[in-house]
Amino acid sequence: DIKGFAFDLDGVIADTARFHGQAWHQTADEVGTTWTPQLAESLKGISRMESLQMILDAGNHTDDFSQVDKEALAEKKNHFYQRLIATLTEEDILPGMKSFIHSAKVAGYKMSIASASKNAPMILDHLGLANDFVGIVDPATLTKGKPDPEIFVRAAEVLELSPNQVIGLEDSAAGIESINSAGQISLAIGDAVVLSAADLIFSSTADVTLQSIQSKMDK
Ligand code: B16
Ligand code: MG
Repeated sequence: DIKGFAFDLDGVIADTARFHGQAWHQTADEVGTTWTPQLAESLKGISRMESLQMILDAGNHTDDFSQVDKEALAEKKNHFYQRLIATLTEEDILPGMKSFIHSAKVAGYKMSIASASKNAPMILDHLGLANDFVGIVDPATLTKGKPDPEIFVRAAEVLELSPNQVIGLEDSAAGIESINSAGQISLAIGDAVVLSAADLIFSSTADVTLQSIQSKMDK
């Protein structure tokens, strides 16, 4: 029986990808990499330093920057990003997610956050959701990012549940792979082709309810 949910944040609870995109676009301009929608898409769910590396690689600047330079670029991006997320409010919760989270809480499900973002606590605070989760996995303590299962394994430990009692929610292919290898039921939100590895697929957050999950699981 399902007893809990492990949530990705960006793309599942709020659309912070547009802010990451705005901030990374500025970094790309600074290092001389052409910013494209494909590049923006490929950074979803990827950690900050890995994202920077992908931006450098995309412009053939792989070896042009020292570690110190890279840390400065990542820090600058994060400052800009934090200014953008400071504008978030409850209104920015993706359609249906506020009521899904609240109805799951009322029904007794435990919920945790499995986000690659070190800014997750701040974002949840702005969205007014900080008290709805029993815990947030600290991505600074992970040895490997998504698609490695580590982050979702930890998210189930936070819930004190075994993996098969947990549904993991994700919008990225890397995240779905992480949930599947962690032994949980994967619930994808987005494109059914990109996310075909998921157990349950929803095209929009607005469609995710306890009832619709149950009916897909019964099939
Ligand atoms: P930060 P998620 C991820 O969030 C984002 O999708 C990804 O674009 C970002 O680089 C990563 O968090 C790290 O974020 O720089 O705030 O630590 O989808 O795992 O919730
Ligand atoms: Mg995501």
